[in-house]
Amino acid sequence: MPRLLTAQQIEQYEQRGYLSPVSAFNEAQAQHYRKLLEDGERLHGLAPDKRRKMYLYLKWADEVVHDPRVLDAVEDLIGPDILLYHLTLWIKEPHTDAFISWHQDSTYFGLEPADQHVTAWVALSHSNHESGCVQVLPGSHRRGQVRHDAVKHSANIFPTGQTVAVDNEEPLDMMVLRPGEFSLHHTFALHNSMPNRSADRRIGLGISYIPTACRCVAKQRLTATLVHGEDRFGHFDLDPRPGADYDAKALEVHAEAMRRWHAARAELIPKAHGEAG
Ligand SMILES: O=C(O)CCC(=O)C(=O)O
Repeated sequence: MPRLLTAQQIEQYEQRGYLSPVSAFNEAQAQHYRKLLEDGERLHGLAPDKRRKMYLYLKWADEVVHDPRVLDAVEDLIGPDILLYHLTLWIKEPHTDAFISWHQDSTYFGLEPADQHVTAWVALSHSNHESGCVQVLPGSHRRGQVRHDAVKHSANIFPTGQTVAVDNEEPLDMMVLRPGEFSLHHTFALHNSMPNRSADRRIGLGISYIPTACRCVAKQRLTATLVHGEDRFGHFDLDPRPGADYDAKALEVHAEAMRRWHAARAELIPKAHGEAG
């Protein structure tokens, strides 16, 4: 018996490789999280590394990655023993050219089995056609891993431009979300996003969940957070949860997790591509 998703939604994820929208929390709660994010940003800045794995040093982000509705939906797709592998905060500023090229999340994650990874993208602002929501090619997850080329473009949020060539005529679907809603996409689903032409920031958290049975093939041992169930495999060192925002211990934990993340990425990403999500 699924915990949150209907049988049709699960079938859609299996057939099309994504699901959207699903409701996590209400708009007021999303605004509350956004305020905490932006207050912290004003005080401490938001360096590139601080936009990743932020649940390790921010209690509000820890709350989002443990949101029961998000975890129930993820459990319906990958089972009850769930690790949080990674998180990237995706901000596109108003009226800017920044975009994200077509890609598959699996590409440099080094996971085995790769296809068990699912990304929950949680919106903290309106994510739609105007603000440059995530777009997906329905059914593209069935292609398995495809080749990515390094296509440099100054406005690509991926600095070295990991890109899959996609025919402009291919039908795509837009994952339109209100603040507090989330989408789910399969690790092989081809997706991108266009520039934000709206007057507001487009803010979302891309949260990568895997079953505890998954491992990373990099020699560098990584950390991950057990967010639900039991870890009977021990493929990762388990992260502690933050005691308080920006506290010294939490920042240390975050810095060490990121150090290992970069070391693993250096093994996994071909030199031509460099660091991405
Ligand atoms: O936020 C975006 O526009 C892209 C996000 C993305 O590529 C992802 O979450 O996997």
